[in-house]
Amino acid sequence: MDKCDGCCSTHLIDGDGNFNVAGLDKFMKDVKLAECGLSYAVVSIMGPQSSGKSTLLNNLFGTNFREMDAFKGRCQTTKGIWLAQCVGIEPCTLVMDLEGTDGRERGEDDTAFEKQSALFALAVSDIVLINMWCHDIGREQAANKPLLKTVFQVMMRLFSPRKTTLMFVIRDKTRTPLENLEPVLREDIQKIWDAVPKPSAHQETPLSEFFNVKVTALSSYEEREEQFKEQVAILRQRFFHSIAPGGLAGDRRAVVPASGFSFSAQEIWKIVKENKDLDLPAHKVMVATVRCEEIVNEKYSSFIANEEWRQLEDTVQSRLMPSFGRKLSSILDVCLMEYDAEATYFDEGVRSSKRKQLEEKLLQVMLF
Ligand SMILES: Nc1nc2c(ncn2[C@@H]2O[C@H](COP(=O)(O)OP(=O)(O)O)[C@@H](O)[C@H]2O)c(=O)[nH]1
Ligand SMILES: [Mg+2]
Repeated sequence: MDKCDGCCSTHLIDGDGNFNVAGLDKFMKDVKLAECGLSYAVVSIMGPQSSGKSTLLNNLFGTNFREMDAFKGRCQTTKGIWLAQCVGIEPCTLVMDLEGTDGRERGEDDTAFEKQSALFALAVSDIVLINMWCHDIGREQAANKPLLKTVFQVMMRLFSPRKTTLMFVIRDKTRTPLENLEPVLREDIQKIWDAVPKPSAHQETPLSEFFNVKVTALSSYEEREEQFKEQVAILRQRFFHSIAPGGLAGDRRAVVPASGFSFSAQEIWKIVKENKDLDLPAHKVMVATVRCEEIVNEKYSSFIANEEWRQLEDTVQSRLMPSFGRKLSSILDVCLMEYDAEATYFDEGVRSSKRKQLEEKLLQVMLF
């Protein structure tokens, strides 16, 4: 865990594909993620190696992702996937920096890792930034075309689309106004979408069903730093309250409650690494089951340890107590209320069946 300048971050998945469970759990505590309920957003960035991704994130979100040293030449800086909390953005917004998608240092299993991290990012993120060079727009051999193809293919493997926002960030914008660039880019995107093989259920599904496409452009950080910073400050505004209706991620679906984020991300990475397809609705139910069970166990143990209940149990053993029933039901209510508060955002069916289990377990110790 790196903690610098008020920004929490962790190396979530290393270059060998190991998931950093301890790091994520500590990160969750540091940013108090579990308390967020559904009020949090996840952003990630993809794009060619050394295209200024980390530089953009750091300027946009006040993070500390490692950037390539401009004076040392091009070398891969971000092995695997890094996770950080955006500084000063409400509600809590997490951002993932992905290893470059044409990493020359990876060699053979390049595309495997690339596809896996893309699938992971798509499954976990509400907003995906696609970083691209301005001069690649309309080019047949553009660097980001294979990436986009991967993103679209991979999205087909999520059983139910999340309606992710794909924000194309055009870097090193030239004099050509965005109004002229955007239609060309959108046409490119549409062509790639049309050419992607789709399962029969999605043959006719329009791109807009899966993705919310946005386009923005920035001046060169190297050549026009001041302009770049002004534009980034404006872009940053769009990440405030991104999950509110009409916000950047306003249409997102299938959000995992924040307290289940760590477990959910681990499971998703496991499935992705085994190259299996991801059934997001089933995944949500599974996460809810595990988390609600954990909450049941926590509440049950703290009930057993509860002083008030212990005293009550002792008293009732020795003599008859007229208010016993009332006291009992009030302790029970408190315990169930605490359960409700923590389980509130999880799948309703799971939540209420686990609640029943908790109630039964409690009544059993109380009455016998
Ligand atoms: N031309 C240009 N270079 C940039 C820009 N932003 C960053 N760079 C440089 O590109 C190199 C790679 O930056 P980095 O953020 O580490 O790229 P990443 O590999 O995509 O994360 C560094 O030398 C940066 O100074 C930009 O907007 N335009
Ligand atoms: Mg980087």
